[in-house]
Amino acid sequence: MAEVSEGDAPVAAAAADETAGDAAAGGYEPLGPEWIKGQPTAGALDVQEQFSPIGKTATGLHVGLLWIMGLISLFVLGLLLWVIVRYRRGANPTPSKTTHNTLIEVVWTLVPVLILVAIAIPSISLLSKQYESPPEDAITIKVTGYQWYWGYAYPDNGGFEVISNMMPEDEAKAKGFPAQLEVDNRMVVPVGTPLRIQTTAADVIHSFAVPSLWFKIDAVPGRLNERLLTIDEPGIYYGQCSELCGARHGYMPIAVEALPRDQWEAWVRTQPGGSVGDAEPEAANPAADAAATSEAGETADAEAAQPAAATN
Ligand SMILES: [Cu+2]
Repeated sequence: MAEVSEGDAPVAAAAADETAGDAAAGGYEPLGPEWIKGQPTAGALDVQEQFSPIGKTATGLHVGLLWIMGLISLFVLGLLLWVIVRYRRGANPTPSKTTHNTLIEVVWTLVPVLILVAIAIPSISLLSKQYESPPEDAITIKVTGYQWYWGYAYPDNGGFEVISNMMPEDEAKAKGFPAQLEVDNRMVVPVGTPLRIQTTAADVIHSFAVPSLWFKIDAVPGRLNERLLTIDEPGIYYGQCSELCGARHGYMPIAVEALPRDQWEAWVRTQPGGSVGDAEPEAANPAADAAATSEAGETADAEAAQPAAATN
């Protein structure tokens, strides 16, 4: 988990974190524009490059289906052209009176059935994978849609909430980020770790969607939706609210920043009340633990996260 295979910025920042020790505000640097991985590109035709396991599976199926559809279309087009040319009146003045051919009828029934079955197997398995529940030790992030910004709460890590607004256009351009996609405070998450993303809304229906992570789930007032998300690589992934939610619907972008686990923990410690469990403040103070978890409502997950966190 949390391996960095490319670039050296997270490694450098992680090293800085270690030297900074337990300093509450040390060790975290927001990723720069060189880390942008998921964003739309001008003139692109296909889905965005995928950075989650489910996204890679889904893109594979999508490309496979395109090939199957393309080949079938070409085959049918070829048959049509052949019939038009070979059996036109000029070339074939006395048409055949054949009405049945058992062999060909069996073939043109069986072959399409086999093709559909072959498509159904990966298709249904992808469908069920998209509804897979997060494992018990997943890190919970509660996403709340507001008119018109996002809130990201971390109930397993002290219950703080990050309020995320679109970065003003000139500031984003000056810093090298895409205008109207960059935000002031990103949703920072650990890479390679199962995340339990829960969505809800405070006012009207919003939708939390990040195309390059194959992730989209509605945020509905009074309801809590949940989906598993795992991100493969550190980087910045952009998305947008995808349910028309009012005047500034187009101006509530989503920026997900995935970091190696130790850097993510350093970020958590910079947040008000943020904890990752390795310092055992909760075990040392059961009253605070009870207060924190009753607020968060995720006791089991906070406990489950501790053994993993204690290894560093
Ligand atoms: Cu919205």
